Amino acid sequence: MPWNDAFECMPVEELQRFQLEKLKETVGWVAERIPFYRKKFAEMGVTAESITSLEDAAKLPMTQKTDLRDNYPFGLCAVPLKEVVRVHASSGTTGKPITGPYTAGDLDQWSECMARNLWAAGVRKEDILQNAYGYGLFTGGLGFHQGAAPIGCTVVPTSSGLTERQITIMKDFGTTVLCCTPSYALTIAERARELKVDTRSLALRVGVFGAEPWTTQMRQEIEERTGIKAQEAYGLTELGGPGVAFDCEAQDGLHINEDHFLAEIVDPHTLEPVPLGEKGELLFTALQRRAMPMIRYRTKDITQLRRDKCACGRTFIKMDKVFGRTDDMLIISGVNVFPSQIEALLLDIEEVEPQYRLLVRKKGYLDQLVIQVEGKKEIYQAGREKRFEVEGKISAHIKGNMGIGVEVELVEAKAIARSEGKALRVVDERPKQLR
Ligand code: DLL
Repeated sequence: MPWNDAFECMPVEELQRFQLEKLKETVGWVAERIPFYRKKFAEMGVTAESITSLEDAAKLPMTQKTDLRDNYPFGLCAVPLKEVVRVHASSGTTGKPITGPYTAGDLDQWSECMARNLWAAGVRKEDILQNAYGYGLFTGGLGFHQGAAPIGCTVVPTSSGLTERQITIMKDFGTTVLCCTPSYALTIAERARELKVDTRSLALRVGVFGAEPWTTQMRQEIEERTGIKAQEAYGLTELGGPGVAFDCEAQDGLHINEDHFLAEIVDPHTLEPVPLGEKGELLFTALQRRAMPMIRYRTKDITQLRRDKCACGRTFIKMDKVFGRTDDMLIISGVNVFPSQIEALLLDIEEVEPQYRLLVRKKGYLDQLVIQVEGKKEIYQAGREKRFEVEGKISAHIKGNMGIGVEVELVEAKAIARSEGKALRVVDERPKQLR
């Protein structure tokens, strides 16, 4: 049962007509108000009138993180600051954050998009929702907070961190829904076990996790460890935060809020559109945002789109779980490697915990991948020989599946820093000039 079936279950043709109308409106809106886009449109000879089909979106220029950085803080804002009622931000790669301004109307849309996400995860008025996404400039905290408001459930805004207190509150308040990153969900589950709190005996029944890549195997691991259903949220600051896409009870891909976001997949090298169903880089155009609508924003996230019939009745196109980011791709012995592939293979190994780190080092001229993974307590304590055997088993499993040689270091429990937000999975130890 959707939150807003008029849109979420709209026949595809009608939905696409709506998207086209909003696309033209947005192109006109930014052309009139943002010099950056006006100049680009003029250079490429496009106007709102020249867009006559959704395929024509391919004629429009793309926007990327560097454009936001070059126009920091509000150069890409289409409205005067007096119309802006809130600004969120995410850390950029150069020290200056990426800004996300909202008009009052943008905030209303965001609440609705997030309400759809939570509703699809099964959140209802009777629920007690513990929101352990960070509150502040990060869009996770307030995004989920606002999405819960239209549903009317009880929000407990714990923010991230103070893990023991999260568990106490979960127990004492009878939390039924936990919202946080998947890696923080694991951290909470682990701490609960240490405190002898069985999360299965609590009222907790569903989690809405996102903000970082996680594999289907990791979802299963979390569901098994906690006894809850792990649902997903996807989004990014540049498009207003979470609420861009979400999964339903079918847990079979993420429905994109298509009345608000036009999704495309392009080949990350040629930047040409790829046929539906092929993997590539995901682009989004915001169709209704007014403070800072993005045109064909390059997310760097790799996935594929599917428009198959979903058991839930929603007609919104689906994106598969994010496979990785173009900027996280490692090239080991000439093979493209995504951390998610390693994660999935590590989770096949029963002797290890789902806590790992990938170190990229230089060995001579070659890149070398070192996988540090925590051994289960009894395995680690069984001595060097056992550790050696498990390390060999893991490297053979990876070699057999991916064809690359890696070094595996089984480390002891808790050797890998626990995440309270987005986990740091890859540490690049190569000298800067050799990356
Ligand atoms: O992470 C917004 C968010 C908050 C999403 C809470 C979901 C829940 P940023 O900090 O700007 O925004 O990071 C955006 O995080 O381009 C993806 O690479 C990654 N990401 C977000 N959600 C998912 C997900 C928020 N479900 C970047 N799966 C995006 C994989 C995700 N990656």
